[in-house]
This record gives sequence, C-alpha cells and structure tokens, in this order.
Amino acid sequence: MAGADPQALKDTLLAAIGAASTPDALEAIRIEALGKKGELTQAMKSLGQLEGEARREMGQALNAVKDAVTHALESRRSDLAMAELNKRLEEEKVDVSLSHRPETQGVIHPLSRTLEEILAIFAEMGFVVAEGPDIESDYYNFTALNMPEDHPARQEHDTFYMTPNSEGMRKVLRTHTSPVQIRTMEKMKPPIRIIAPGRTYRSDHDATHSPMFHQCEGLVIGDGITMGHLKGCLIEFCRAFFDVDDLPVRFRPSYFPFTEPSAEVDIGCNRDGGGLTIGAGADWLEILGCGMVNPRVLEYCGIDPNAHQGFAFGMGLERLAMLKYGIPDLRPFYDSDLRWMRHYGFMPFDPPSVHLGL
Ligand code: 2NL
Repeated sequence: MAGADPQALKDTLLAAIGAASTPDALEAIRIEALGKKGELTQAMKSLGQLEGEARREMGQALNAVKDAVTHALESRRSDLAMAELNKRLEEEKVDVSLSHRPETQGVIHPLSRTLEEILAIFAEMGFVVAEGPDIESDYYNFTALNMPEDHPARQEHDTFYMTPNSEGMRKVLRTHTSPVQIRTMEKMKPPIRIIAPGRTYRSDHDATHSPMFHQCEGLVIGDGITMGHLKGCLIEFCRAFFDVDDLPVRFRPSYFPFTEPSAEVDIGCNRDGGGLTIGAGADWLEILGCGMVNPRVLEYCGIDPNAHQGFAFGMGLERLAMLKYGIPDLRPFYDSDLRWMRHYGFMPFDPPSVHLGL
C-alpha cells in the first residue's frame, strides 16, 4: 500500500458516506475504512515501507484522511438519526386540538351548585369528603346509630326495603348519609373531620317530599370536643352560606337517637310583604339538625367515649337550595326541564369560592 493515493481514498470514502442511507450501511463503510483490515488501516500499517520525508508526508496525509472520514461518519450518523426521528414524529403525529364550541349550552343544576358551596365552606375549615353505598345494611342505617329494631324512630324513616336474601336479610336504601360516618369511624382513628354528601331515600312523595333527595352530614371526632365547637362551626357555616355577616343563628333543643344533646338550628328571616328575606327579622327558619355524638354510637364504632367525643350535623340540600335561590317548588328539581334549568342554573365557568363570598 506504499503507493496509496490519500486524495482518491478520501474522495471515495466521503462519497460512500454521503450516499449511505441507513446506520447499518454507515457502519459497514466504517469497518471497510477503519476496521482492522480496513483500507485506511492497511495503508497506515504499510507506512513502514517508506523512508524519511516520503514516510512523513504520507503519514500526515493519511492522518488527515482519517480525521476527515471520522468526522464525516459522525456527522452523517447524526443526520440519519435526526431524519429517522423526524420521520417518526411525522408518522406518529396526533392532533390534540378540538375546534372551539361557539357558546356554552349546559348549566350547573342548583343542587350541584349548593353542594359545591357547602363543600367549599367546610373544606376551608379542614373537612374532607367521605362517601359510601346507597344500598345499606340495616346495621349501618339504623342499629349502629342507636336505633335498635324496636326503636320508634325507625317507623318515621319510611324506609325502602330490598327483597330479602336467602337468609332473610333485607338491605335498605339509606334513609340518611349517617352510615357513611359510621363506616368512617370504624376505619379511622380520631381526629376525624368529614363531610358526607349524597343521595338518600324515603318512601314519601308529595309536594314537599321526593322519594330520592340529597343530604349533607358532617362529623367531627377528637379530644375535648364540646358543644361550643359545634356552635362555632355551624354559626360560621350559616353566615358564610347565606352570605350575611350578622345573620342571627339560634340553637333549639331537639331529639335524635344518634346525638345527645341534640338541637335544631334556625336562622333569622323576615316574611313581611309575602316574600322571604334571610337576615335579622321577626321570624325564624329551621335549616339543619345537630348534636353531640351519642356515646352509644361511638361505642358501636369501637371509639372509647371516655377518651374521645364529637359533634355531628345534617342538612337537606334541596331545602337549602330552595331557600338560598328562591326556588318555590321542589318537584322540578328532578324533571330535567331545560327551561327551568336555564332559569335556575349556574354558568359552568363561575365556580363558587369562599374568598369571592360564594
Ligand atoms: C337533619 C339532622 C343530623 C346527624 C344528623 C349523625 C351521624 C352520626 C352520629 C351522630 Cl354517625 N349524628 N348525624 C346528627 C344530628 C342531626 O341530621 O335534620 N338532617 C337532615
């Protein structure tokens, strides 16, 4: 190879590199030129046959060819990789855009809006949402809530019973969302601060009752929780929900089997001139029920009533929605009548928030 022609070798190799269309073809050229038996390698090995000046010149020339070829291989390799990537990007392109809709058609149901507002207020106070099944066992719906089989309060619940199973056990459609709280107390250790919204069912259907309706209950369990905490929490809730800073709130003694003592909460209102305004006035309006969790309920859930205590409350969502938004009739809530929805619905891009005053 003493007679190698570096310029011709370089031209041939660079042309081949420029023509290589795949990484494999490029690798073959590299081996042909720079591999152990490669043309350039061989030419360099045979330098020993030359003498003095000629050897130095040929050595320099071959080194220059080697540099040029190495560089050309590198640059062709990266061009091919880039071309391959661009091809894949083109082939695997996904159009994620969606043409715009001219106007928003749907509205938020006043019940959904009411629930969102309630959750925003309690979330700010540190409550988390808990959910559970609509079809419940007798135990979770009644027994664990201190309503044993012969308890008179059971009759007042107008319960829907499912067909009994082979062992004579009949499940019920939950008559309140309290079973969600029982299940939470069984699973979680205090402190507990949950809010349980959802569908509830009672066999009662007239102008002011629907067989399916919505409730939202709350539960706080901790050490040293008192009626004072209950009052502070619910007064704050009423004032935030109705957006009246000095709203009068009254706690009136009542009875629930699952709380002791129990109370109903009234807010101030005015019925002058046929209308109803919420705020300081001559009248009162009942809006929720509450109380200190009955120690027997805590015991059912495996919580020691001497170590922990708490309060609970419950409210009907339909009633709160009707009062806040001046909706006179319960029945259209479930009719999906678009005219009613457009009248009482809310814009989807205007969500409630506590800091904007709901
Ligand atoms: C109302 C009154 C209330 C509760 C619900 C409750 C739940 C457990 C333990 C104790 Cl697990 N209490 N819930 C307490 C008082 C009142 O609801 O008028 N609801 C519409």
